[in-house]
Amino acid sequence: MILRLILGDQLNENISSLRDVNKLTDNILICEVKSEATYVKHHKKKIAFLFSAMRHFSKFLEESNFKLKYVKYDDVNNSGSLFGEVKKATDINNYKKIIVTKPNEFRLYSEILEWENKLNIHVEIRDDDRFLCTTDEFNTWANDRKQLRMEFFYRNMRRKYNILMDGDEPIGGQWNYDSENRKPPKNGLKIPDSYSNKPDEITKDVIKLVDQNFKDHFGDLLPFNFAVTRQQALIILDEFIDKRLGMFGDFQDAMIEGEPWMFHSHISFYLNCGLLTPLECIKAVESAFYDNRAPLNAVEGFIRQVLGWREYIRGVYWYKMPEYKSENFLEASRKLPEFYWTGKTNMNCLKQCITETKENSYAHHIQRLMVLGNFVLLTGIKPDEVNNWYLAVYSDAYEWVELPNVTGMILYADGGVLASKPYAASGAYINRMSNYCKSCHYKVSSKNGEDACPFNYLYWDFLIRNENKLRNNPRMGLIYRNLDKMKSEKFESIRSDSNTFLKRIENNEKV
Ligand code: FAD
Ligand code: DLZ
Ligand code: SF4
Repeated sequence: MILRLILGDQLNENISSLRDVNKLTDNILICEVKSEATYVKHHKKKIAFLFSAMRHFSKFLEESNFKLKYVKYDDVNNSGSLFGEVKKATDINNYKKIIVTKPNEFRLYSEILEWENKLNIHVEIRDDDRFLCTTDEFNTWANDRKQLRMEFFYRNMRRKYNILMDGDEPIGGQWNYDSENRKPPKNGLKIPDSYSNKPDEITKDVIKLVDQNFKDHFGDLLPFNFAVTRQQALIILDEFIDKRLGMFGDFQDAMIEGEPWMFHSHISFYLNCGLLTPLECIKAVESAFYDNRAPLNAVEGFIRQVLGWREYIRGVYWYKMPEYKSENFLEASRKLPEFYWTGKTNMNCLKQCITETKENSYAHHIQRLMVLGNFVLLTGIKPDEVNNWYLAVYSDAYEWVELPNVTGMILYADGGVLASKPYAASGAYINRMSNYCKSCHYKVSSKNGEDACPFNYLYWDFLIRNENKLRNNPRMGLIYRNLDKMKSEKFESIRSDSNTFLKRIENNEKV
């Protein structure tokens, strides 16, 4: 008799912890617990999504004749922690062992490693083979090189899974069509409607529960449109391929006011909690190319994200943890401005991205990277505070994927493990890739003074403040030579405008 624990982001019948299950004797345990729902103050919608998906998955398991114990958040005897619930279960039954698939966060993994001693029962932790690169494989690859560049990792993965390959060569002759993924938005782009899903009774119960128990958490609970079953998530994948994939490549980096979903796939929520698997998404999109339903720049662009970036990010996480969590290469020390929780700012790009995050618990990649991320990089916000925000607000956020994206990609806090240079940009980039600047209080064309776009002076001030850490980066040479040529009065205006601005955010004044 074995106890098999399934975590909230392991909702798949093929999860390794269920392999070799004996449906007659083994017990499966799934629990909604306070410790997981509050270790950061997750967005209300994220908790509702996960609890509803967990309940629907449990229903599916019960209908498939598994023996299941499901602990609801408001059960009177809920101990509030995974350990508490596992202990309760082992106090009642005489289990031979506990099986769990390796958690995707170091925090919980370290905790579970201690259970064997605490409970005096063997705890078998199995690899999470939903991922396409094992941690051992990644570590071997990483140990062999000085720089961990995604591009080379990605090529290996393409070869390994024979995706978009023509023999040993990439289809189309090029590995990467990134340069064809950067079209600015144009007027009259027709964005397909996003998925909507009327909550059923299970989801309605969960919405009520979250409303009652997580009042002080960030974000809007309603409208609630997430898929909560595998069947619904598969519909989202199909709809992406039918309606969005064709334009995904061209407009991957584009942002339009009032269009949070653009041509993205919106599958990260489902991939990360187990309702979808990466390989089935990759294969479905690859087939769309062979069936002439989507162009190569879109298909390769999508596959690069899932087979390349997603696996690479996960590899970096386990390769670098636990030290990675305390990295702060640029010694950033400012607090996260209050407006990241309210959206109350005159900077229209930030206002739009924060408001959409609050409404949807989603923002697409370039909003996370080049608007929200760019601002916290340029203003020197502490990595801990930024990580906490990103982990809390997005429904696809778990530390394995959030931390490298924040600490490595947006903050350059790892000193260049993940990105070869900081993703810093002035207002010109945001203006080129969005229409946010048209209705902004600030002028993107203005470089200094009260009405100037703050990104414009903050960009240079960031380079000046961090010169001793960044000047020797070979990819920053040209930028620093431009800075060297800058006239002294311009230099002074940048410093003075930036100091004023930074003081204002420190004092939580409206900017
Ligand atoms: P699409 O644009 O349609 O891309 C397809 C898929 O590719 C995504 O679903 C995702 O699984 C994968 N992908 C794309 N980029 C990345 C990446 N950089 N890292 C890992 N996977 C990627 N993604 C998360 O899943 N969880 C997070 O907590 C998260 N935090 C992020 C924080 C920052 C600062 C940044 C810059 C990116 C973050 N990302 C995160 C990556 C990316 O922004 C999201 O995966 C994407 O926006 C999800 O929307 P989508 O499914 O519509 O993606
Ligand atoms: C994110 C989350 C939340 C909000 N709640 C639960 C929960 O109540 N029970 C559970 O098993 N898992 C939950 N999760 C997902 C876990 O936090 C996740 O499994 C770990 O962070 C490891 O990735
Ligand atoms: Fe953002 Fe500057 Fe454009 Fe305003 S002007 S939307 S602050 S980039």
